Amino acid sequence: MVFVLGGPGAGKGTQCTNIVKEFGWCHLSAGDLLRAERATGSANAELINTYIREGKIVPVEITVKLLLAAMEKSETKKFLIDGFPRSLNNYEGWYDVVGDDVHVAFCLFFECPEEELERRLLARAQSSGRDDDNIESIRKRFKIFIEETMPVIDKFKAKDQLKLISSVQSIEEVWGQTKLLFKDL
Ligand code: UP5
Ligand code: MG
Repeated sequence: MVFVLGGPGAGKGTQCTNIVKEFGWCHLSAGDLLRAERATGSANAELINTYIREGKIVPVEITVKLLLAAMEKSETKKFLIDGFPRSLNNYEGWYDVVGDDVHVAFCLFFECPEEELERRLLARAQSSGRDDDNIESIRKRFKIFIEETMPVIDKFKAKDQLKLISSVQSIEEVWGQTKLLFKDL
């Protein structure tokens, strides 16, 4: 399994799609799973809606449950977990439940400056239909990323499990570097 992290708009989803196409991994975006759960109108739908609009991190029990359910349905066990764990609390919540049952190869971090992320998200807002692609939500997402997610990245780095790729370059250039990490896995 590989965790894929990076700021909002860093290209996590874009590169995961490439990895699926070329190497047949199973891509699980925690954000996509939460948006799908919200759309079912389940008991948690309203809560998820509020958290996403505010860029806040949904309680870990909800996210881990969705991830595990999706993992069970998958035929391949090569998982790309995109956009999770986004906080130390997420990280602990994951290891409490999953422990060492699933081997983590590394955490892939797409690093990109905020000005570029903002440009991408505002451009995507024209067509994404995502209600957090507006400047107020985007700024909140940046703040939470720095405060909550960067410590997780530091943690993987300290464990020598971090692979960093600059994603300010073109999609093709980022892919050129990304695929090198997967070809022998
Ligand atoms: N694009 C991509 N790469 C490019 C490149 N190299 N050059 C130029 N353009 C590039 O890409 C974003 C846009 O940029 C696209 O238009 C793309 O074409 C272009 P994308 O691949 O979608 O980037 P990604 O990193 O996936 O951005 P995303 O917006 O999905 O990141 P977020 O981390 O903000 O969103 P996520 O869906 O993970 O989470 C949303 C919310 O859900 C969170 O804010 C939070 O409220 C909640 N959440 C939780 O609470 N818990 C979780 O565990 C996960 C999410
Ligand atoms: Mg995404």
